[in-house]
Amino acid sequence: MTDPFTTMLDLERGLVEPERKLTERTLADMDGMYLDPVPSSRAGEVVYTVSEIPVPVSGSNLLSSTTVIQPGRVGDEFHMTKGHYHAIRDRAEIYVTLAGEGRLVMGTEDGRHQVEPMRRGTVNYVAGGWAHRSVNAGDDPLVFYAVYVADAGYDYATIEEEGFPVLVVAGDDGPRVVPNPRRQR
Ligand code: S6P
Ligand code: ZN
Repeated sequence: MTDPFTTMLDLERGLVEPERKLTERTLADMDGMYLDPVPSSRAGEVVYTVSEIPVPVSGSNLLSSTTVIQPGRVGDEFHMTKGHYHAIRDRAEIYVTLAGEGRLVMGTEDGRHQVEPMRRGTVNYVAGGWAHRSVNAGDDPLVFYAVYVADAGYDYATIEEEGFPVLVVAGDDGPRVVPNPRRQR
């Protein structure tokens, strides 16, 4: 059995207290996920950080984490997370956005997709079976808090190979959702 505990969450910056292990993803970690290659001069740039509040991994506990995606682009594509399916496919998840402006891109293995808004106060429900990637489409950090079944796990490989059906790119009138040319078969 797990004992109850409390964490303080900085709603502007997504920092948790007590501090937890911080995972940093740089543009080098994202190479191959954007249409354009990542310029070597930008390889060390941190795109996002994830801070997870640990609990024992089981189907009856809830893991949660904050993610902070820095603003920026590679080519026309906005900074984003790698994106994943849950290793246990049916595990659902909730995203609560705390700051910034973004899009939550989701896709299924049979090729369906859905894009939902992310901004302060949105509560996105990521249903089981949907891969998910968050995209910072604004000029400030995108900060969100995620809660998910603790044994969900990660399957990154499928997205690394195939990508999502759509991309979020900068257009003349703001962010646009366009088909991913790599997924046109
Ligand atoms: C975990 C949840 C988030 C992401 C985080 C980073 O199920 O969806 O905590 O892990 O936003 O994204 P990614 O795709 O690099 O794991
Ligand atoms: Zn997830």
